Amino acid sequence: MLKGILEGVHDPKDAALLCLDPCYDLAYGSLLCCYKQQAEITRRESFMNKRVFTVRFRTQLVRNVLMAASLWVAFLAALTDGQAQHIAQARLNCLSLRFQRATAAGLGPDYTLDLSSLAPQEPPNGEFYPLFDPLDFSHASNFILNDPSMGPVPGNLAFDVPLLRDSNTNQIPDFFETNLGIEATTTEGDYATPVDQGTIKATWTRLAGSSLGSCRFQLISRPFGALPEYTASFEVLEYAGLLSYTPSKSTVKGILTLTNVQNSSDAITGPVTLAKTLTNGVVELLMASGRWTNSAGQALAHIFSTLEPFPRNHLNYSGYVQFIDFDPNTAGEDYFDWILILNDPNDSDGDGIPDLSDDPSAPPAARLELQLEIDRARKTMSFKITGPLGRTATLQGNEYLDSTNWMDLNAVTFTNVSHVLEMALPDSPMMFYRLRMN
Ligand SMILES: [Ca+2]
Ligand SMILES: [Ca+2]
Ligand SMILES: [Ca+2]
Repeated sequence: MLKGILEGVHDPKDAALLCLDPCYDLAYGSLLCCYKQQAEITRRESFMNKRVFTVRFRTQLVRNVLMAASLWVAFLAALTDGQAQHIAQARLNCLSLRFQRATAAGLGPDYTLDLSSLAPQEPPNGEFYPLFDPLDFSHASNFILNDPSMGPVPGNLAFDVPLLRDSNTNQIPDFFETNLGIEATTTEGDYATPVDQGTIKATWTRLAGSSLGSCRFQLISRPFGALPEYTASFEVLEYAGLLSYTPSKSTVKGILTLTNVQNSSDAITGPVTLAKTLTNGVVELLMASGRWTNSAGQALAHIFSTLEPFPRNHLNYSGYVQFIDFDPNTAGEDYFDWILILNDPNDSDGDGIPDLSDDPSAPPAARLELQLEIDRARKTMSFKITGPLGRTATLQGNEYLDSTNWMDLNAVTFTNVSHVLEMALPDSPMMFYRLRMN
């Protein structure tokens, strides 16, 4: 938690103010103070005081929210018999798509095409699965083309899913995020059957908020030319929920509860074990293999590679999960590949590292503090800056509080907990100073 200290104002004509700056992310921190030479009221000062009051008011609001959050955490702790349960957000996205039966426009219901990742004798499961080969198309499947004049024609196909767009920069292709839509996008691929081979053009669309999209695709046979255009609905499989966990120095244990974002009766729950390892000074999480359960009570065994940690990006952790067989209702093993994303807003010691991978037994990092002292006899001012070891803070100044162009005055890397920066009093009648954590 950030802390501001106001002291060291020796001349009653001087006024100094120090408070939290709500414009900055609390995780990184910023403190604000003001030096004012004369307590003369001018129109500009009046404006400034209004702004400063607003800042102070918001600061109080932040404190109230933090206090309420602390009480809520205490309440949860009491409920859990002393075990300090933490809640992180969780999301599970399948890298396979589930295609429904495709039909050919204008040719009637007997002309169909089914995708399947299972053996040809099994009922098709609609899975369009990822290839993970940068030199190949992104997804592939087997298919059965049903043409009344020819009978069923088996084949295989591969074409790209539009994966490049990541508008929210969470490193998950927007295509798999059901809250984001997909504008019409055309991709290419190829196919082969026992009687011909050729290329494919596919056009994808999906509305934001829906897990169901549309894929129009056309097979262009090298010997026979363009075949009829098929249209199929495809489903993006996405689950969202919570990870309830107990922070630990070595191994974090928790319970994951997830629900299909489009079908609340489709849920998954199970235990999660995250082992912490230290790699190049950074704590990484390794998720153990285990077994979850779906709404029908069916076991979903999953494998986590012990060589693939869950990397952290600010508050997010993401990693691959591979199920032995995610859909027990189909005849064979399928829908293996998923991405699990954990978002942990808990940061008890305020060092920017969520409790999920932080060490709860480590001493808390030094809080960010800023003290201003003014020595009118020497015409100097000194800032005593306290902060977490290893972090860097930059002192910035500006005559106008609402400026977007603050001047860097000095930077401090906390080799010690506290540092003092001394400088001459400013020429201008009023200056604002702020401290930013880098
Ligand atoms: Ca994204
Ligand atoms: Ca299956
Ligand atoms: Ca932390």
